[in-house]
Amino acid sequence: MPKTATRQKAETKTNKSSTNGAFKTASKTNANTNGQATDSIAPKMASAEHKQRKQAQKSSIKNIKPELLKEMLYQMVLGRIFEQKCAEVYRIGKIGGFCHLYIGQEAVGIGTIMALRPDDLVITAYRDHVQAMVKGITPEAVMAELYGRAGGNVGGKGGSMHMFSKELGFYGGHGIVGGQIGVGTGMAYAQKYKGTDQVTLCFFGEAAVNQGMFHESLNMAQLWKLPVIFICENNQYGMGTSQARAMSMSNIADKAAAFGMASEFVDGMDVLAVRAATERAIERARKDGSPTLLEVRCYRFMGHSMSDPGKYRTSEEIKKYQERDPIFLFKESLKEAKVFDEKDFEEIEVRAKEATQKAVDFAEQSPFPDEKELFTDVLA
Ligand SMILES: Cc1ncc(C[n+]2csc(CCOP(=O)(O)OP(=O)(O)O)c2C)c(N)n1
Ligand SMILES: [Mg+2]
Repeated sequence: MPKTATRQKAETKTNKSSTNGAFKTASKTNANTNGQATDSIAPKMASAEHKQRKQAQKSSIKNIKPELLKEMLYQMVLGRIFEQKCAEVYRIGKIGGFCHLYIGQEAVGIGTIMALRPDDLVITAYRDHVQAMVKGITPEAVMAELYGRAGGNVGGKGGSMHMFSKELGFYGGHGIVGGQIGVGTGMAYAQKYKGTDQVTLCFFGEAAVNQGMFHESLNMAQLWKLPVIFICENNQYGMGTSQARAMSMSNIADKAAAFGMASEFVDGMDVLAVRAATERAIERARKDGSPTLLEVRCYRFMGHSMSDPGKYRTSEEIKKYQERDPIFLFKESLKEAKVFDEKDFEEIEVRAKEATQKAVDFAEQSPFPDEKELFTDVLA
């Protein structure tokens, strides 16, 4: 496939916008085109929330082993550095097709998946690179997949949106918004049917909640008592549409009441809060075989995908959430709790940079899939 044929129109102009420049704040304020407030947290509140979360993290840290804390931070930093590299190589044409980055949302994938047992199952949407790595797919296999190379985890035929590994219990990587909610519910049904005690984590964005699939699946999961945890990553936008413009009731966790399902609202900037809520849900699923809906409020620092001109939110809004950066928060808490110091952070960053570079080198050297691969794994 010619590399440029399916590339999004990402280069030059659009990528200079505020939403596509991680950690950079645009000098010019983008117009809020819908004329509505796109969120409800004032800057003062953002900093108050940051302080409050730091206090909470510092007390939870005492009850968690330092090796686990270090691994959590490493996975978050790896996710961030790996995806910054994805954006860089995408812009120079090394990656084709769609590419949705997870930058800003790392605490959600790491806090949830790292609470699982290795034999538990995960299914997600298209913003899937980091979650795939946390579930055990190597950075090399993820990067090679992004490059469309034979060394990718699905042989280079899936690309950014379709990371998958049956062996590691990672069932995609799905591009149809909300489609994976039904499949994830079915996966949990299969575990119940087989009598295992495996749990399924099913991720989706808040825009998928408006679809019938969400309501039908939650109804069945509660009715049949399925061991599934529905994780709504509420980053507050579905492409360029704010949640306020698309949803009549903004508190997604409350929607569980319609099905008699347990639910929790979690701050997605706090990896330890996410982990604690997930542990409670896992216990419910494993012991009682019953489902939970977690609404994890987060924010994506980048555009919806690499082609997003980002005209629908202001640079002030992005900056405000960047001040609550989940990695920065976790590092500050670990430092103030005297668990790690700058030297430890540097070592983690060096390791993450090396792993990312190794992944890029592997992808660059991996061949394109053989032409005969066009006819393998084709079901239609
Ligand atoms: C059924 C369906 N409708 C529309 C689309 C186009 N689309 C792709 S991503 C997206 C927004 C989804 O937003 P959300 O679920 O909040 O996830 P996020 O991108 O914020 O992670 C839309 C509408 C699609 N892929 N599938
Ligand atoms: Mg969203």
